[in-house]
Amino acid sequence: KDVKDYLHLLDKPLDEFEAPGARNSTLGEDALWHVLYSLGQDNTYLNKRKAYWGLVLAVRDRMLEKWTAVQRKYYANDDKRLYYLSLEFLPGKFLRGNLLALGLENEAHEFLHEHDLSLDEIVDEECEPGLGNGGLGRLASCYMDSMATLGLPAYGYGIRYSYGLFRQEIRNGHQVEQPDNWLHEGSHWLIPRPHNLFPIRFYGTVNEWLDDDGMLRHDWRGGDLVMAMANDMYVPGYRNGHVNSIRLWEARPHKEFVLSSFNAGDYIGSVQEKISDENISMVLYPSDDAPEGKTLRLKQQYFFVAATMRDMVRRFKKLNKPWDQLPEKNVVQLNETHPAIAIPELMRMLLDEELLGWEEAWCICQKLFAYTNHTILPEALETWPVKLIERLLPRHMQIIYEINRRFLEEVRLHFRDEPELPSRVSLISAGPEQRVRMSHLAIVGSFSVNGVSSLHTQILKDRVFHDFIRIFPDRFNNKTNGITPRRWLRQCNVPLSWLLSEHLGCNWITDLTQLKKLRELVDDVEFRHDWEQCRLTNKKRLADYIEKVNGITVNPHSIFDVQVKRFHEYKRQLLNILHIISLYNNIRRNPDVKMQPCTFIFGGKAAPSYQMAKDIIYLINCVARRVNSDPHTRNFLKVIFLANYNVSLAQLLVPATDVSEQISTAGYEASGTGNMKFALNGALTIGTRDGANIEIGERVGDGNIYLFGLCEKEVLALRRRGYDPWEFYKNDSELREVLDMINSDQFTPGDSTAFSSIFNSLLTGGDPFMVLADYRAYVETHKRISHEYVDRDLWIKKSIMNTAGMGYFSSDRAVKEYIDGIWSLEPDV
Ligand code: C3B
Repeated sequence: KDVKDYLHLLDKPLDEFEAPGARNSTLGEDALWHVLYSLGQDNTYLNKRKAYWGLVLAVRDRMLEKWTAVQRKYYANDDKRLYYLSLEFLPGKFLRGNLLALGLENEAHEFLHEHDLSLDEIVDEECEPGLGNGGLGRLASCYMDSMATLGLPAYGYGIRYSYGLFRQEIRNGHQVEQPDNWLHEGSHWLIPRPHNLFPIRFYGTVNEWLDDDGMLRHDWRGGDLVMAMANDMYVPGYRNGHVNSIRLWEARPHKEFVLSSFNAGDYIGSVQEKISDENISMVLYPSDDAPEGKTLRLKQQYFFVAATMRDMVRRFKKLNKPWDQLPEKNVVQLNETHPAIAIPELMRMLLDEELLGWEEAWCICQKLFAYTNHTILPEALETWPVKLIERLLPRHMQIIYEINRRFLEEVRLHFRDEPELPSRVSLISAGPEQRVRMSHLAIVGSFSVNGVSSLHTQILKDRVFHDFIRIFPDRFNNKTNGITPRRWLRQCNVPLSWLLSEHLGCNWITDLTQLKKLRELVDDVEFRHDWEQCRLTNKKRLADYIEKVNGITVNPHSIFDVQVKRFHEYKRQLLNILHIISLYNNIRRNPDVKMQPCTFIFGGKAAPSYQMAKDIIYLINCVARRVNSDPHTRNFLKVIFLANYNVSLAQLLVPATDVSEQISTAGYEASGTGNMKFALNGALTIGTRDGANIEIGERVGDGNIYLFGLCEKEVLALRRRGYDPWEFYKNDSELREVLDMINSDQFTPGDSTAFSSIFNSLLTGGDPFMVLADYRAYVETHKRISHEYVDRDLWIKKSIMNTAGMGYFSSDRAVKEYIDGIWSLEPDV
């Protein structure tokens, strides 16, 4: 059917929401106007590019009208505001989502149709902003969507990187990184605001002086100044007339040229300074939870935090209220410790610029900040050398010392018989190189600390931050992650959305718990048939993409088994590929085997400096090459690596997946959010009892998820007992065969050492992520899956039960929990 004919069935009708500033021109008329007057191009005929940019500007006009109205309302109502600080946002492409939210899809279709174009081809013109690495950045974007949809007075704050996360190419099986110059054509989704400009200081010295009351005061001066310039990105709520913004700071030189060196003839030297100032916002660090500890990264953190605190204080000052009302009118959520330097920065502003006393300033900070932890990997918990902070931010180091001194004094007072406690909770670690523990700073300076799934929060309380639980028993809480149903169902899975709206009405889009009504439909044969057809449509679309991009034909009736996420040893893509190799061996041994054909799909990037992760990518590609070209197996087994996994690719994969691989070593994945996207779209999960998998299992029902392997307690116990991977190697002949193949030239003819790093890590290296310990359970679970998939009725029922149980995992629910439990905000619609 034609999209235009059924859109009205899918979504809330337009007249149900007020549109401030209703216009008397159509979207198409405005797009044409912009092609001529904003782009300076002939609008008597349109190509894809012109149509795309014209539409962007016309959509933007409508968002701006709503945004300014909403900002006025915030001031008029004296609303409390949320500042969501995140070094990463991963919004994905904008056009489709913005049209959907604003109720402009139909108008866009009509306009494009008149010009013999379609939305699908127009969307190809759009470049995806890769301003994040993975889960953390995507979560921030889901939350921004929900905040706008719930009508919250909320602002996202981050950095406008010139280069986003690298573009991944696969050459001869290896990952090759290419720069992501996402702004090469500019982006009209971003509005530069050259007047929102703040100087940000680095280095310099601290002077002391006495104020009129004889109080010792500090003044940070000198050093280098860099300008932070605002760029705003708009986030429309779903059909509620509400538009919020994300302010992304861009570094600009403080001075255009150094005139003296310019005049002295050193032209290049004078431009040099300009270049190094702009470097701060040049590129996103490409590492997912393993900080590199480089000065530039700390500069990025301070740069965006300092500009953001300035902006918050600027707005607050307009209200003419006393300082103690700052936390009544604002709340700052820190997404991981990346923005934790905001705490000493606000202290500095209050003490040195506003001349408040320490107690007063500290009281304000502790009521203002809240911190979300997203990982317990020890190597991911940020620390910065004291020496580095002392040099780059000398005043902040003094303030951190003073926060620590006062904090430890309290600890000593309350825990007299625990002389070890102060050094364990200190903000500064001892040792040859003293370092500031950013998580300790964030905990001490916040009124709330939350984890992102039940298990994760429990681990924070029991292990990672155990000491702090006793010091601040009321500070810790859980907020299980969520995903936005607008992008991760309505937008990415139109066939299923239509089926849902037809049977449930369209309220599920803003109230995902409605999906539970699907349980009444599982026994309806016709409904199950339609469900299966939707899935098949999506699988064919993915098969076409794979054919086009990888040149490999896959059978849309095969099981689509997908693992897409960052490459990391704890996420255990290795376990997946080991199983595939054993499957391959079995098929070759039994050429007449009756088995459901399988297509295993991988995607994801490895941090450029993470050699092991890159070796695993290479292994997968080498196995794929061998398996896909083997005439004995290729009707049963295909292995696909999709290059450059990003939000757009996820939107294609998620609705086409039968089996979702969520197989991290138990205790390591804080939550996961990919797991939620797949299950919401009717995939069945094969997963460990880790992160949010456990909660997904509780909601979709034991019979509708394949949980396997060691649980977190068992992982700890086995490690304590002494884990020996050789035992598994010796006792499991199938596993041994697979490992020996990796340790030979089977997949890299002529080179038998290509994967010795992997082999060694799994055996002599002690297999830190217990791949071998979970191998047998994983393989047996896959056998069950393959068996049950063939029973189509059973499988489709399970698929429906997955979607039906996933209502809880909406980011609307998660954001509401933040509102009630942490932010104390009023929705404003
Ligand atoms: C991720 C975690 O690895 C995921 O388990 C979690 O679902 C998401 O955050 C969102 O909470 N994470 C990340 O992407 N980058 C980090 N630096 C730390 C955690």
